[in-house]
Amino acid sequence: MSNLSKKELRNTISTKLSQHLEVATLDEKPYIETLGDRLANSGVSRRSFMTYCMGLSAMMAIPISLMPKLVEAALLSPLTSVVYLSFQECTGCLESLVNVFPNTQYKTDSIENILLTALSLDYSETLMAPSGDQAEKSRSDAIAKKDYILVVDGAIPDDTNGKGFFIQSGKSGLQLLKGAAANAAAVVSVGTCASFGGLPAAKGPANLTNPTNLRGVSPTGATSIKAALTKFGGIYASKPVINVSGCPPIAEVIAGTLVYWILNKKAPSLDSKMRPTMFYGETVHEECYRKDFFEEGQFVKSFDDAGARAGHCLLMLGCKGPNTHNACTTLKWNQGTGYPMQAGHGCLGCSEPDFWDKKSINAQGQQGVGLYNHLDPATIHD
Ligand code: FSX
Repeated sequence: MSNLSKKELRNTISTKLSQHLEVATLDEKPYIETLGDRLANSGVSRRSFMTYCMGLSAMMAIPISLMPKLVEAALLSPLTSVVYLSFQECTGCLESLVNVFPNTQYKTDSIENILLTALSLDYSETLMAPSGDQAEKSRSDAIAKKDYILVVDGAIPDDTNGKGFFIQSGKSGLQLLKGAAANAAAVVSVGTCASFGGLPAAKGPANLTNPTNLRGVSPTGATSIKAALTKFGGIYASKPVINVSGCPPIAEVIAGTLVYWILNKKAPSLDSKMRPTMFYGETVHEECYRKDFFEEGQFVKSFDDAGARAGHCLLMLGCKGPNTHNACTTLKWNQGTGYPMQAGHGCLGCSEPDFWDKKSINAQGQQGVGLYNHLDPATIHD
């Protein structure tokens, strides 16, 4: 039996408890995973990551002497948090992006994949497992932590007077965007819908009978994400916005834009339409393998004619390559396999504003009336 008085005993117990709590508190200090940890766990050596980043330096217009410092800083940084919202869209953009994730049907294992895995995707209603209240909580928790990248795909419908074209958990698209944009370090508009309005903002060809009689008007009054943020004003109007256009964008272009942010913690150089010049600085025509035929004036006049079989220029079939800024002919599609002109179809111009409504040229050299004119039956033979 102890000789300690009750008071001494209480004090001893209390001291021991507080010591124990101190140790426990130290042990429970939250572990913050860094990009370096994640890459190491994925079997990527420091050296190969550095080599990869050195290779990117020219494309990203980063002086090669700066790259080691950027890489070191990135390796020690916590994972970049991403909140991903989707509005009026077809999910083609996310489908394009997930094609570079590891363990998909493509089983690619490039460092871009690992970097994408290294993002902390804290909210994406399409990809996340939780739903309902749990999902709503994930979003509000991520937003409360601040400094995440807000990735948005899809255009935003007009909800003036409660028109209600987009409602989720009782909130309109505009309300959801405002809530998620407030604390974001930057907004990345993925896809032509988010960048410029895209298909949901299309007005339709003026010479086509439209059964809904909405010809010339976007039924939902859809706008780009930048236009919506500008309308909010204040801190929203000055948020850094990066447009990654394309319907859908090339997976490596989406990934490359996010990688640039991870390395630099700022937006890359942008063109007049707020697209990264490293991917949208040139037209697809400039690197097209059919360009020599364009310069020699040799054009395909109809699908499957002798010119088509010889690989001549597709301009007269409505190809919009000379006016379309994108990386299709340099990075290519489907893990570098090819691009539309290699498959015999002209460029639709999907990375440019209003591409659904923009005119093209048909086989007769006449100005067309938008996308539909590419498929003028007069140019198709059995
Ligand atoms: Fe639009 Fe994307 Fe075209 Fe679809 O999210 S750019 S319709 S590929 O899906 O938004």
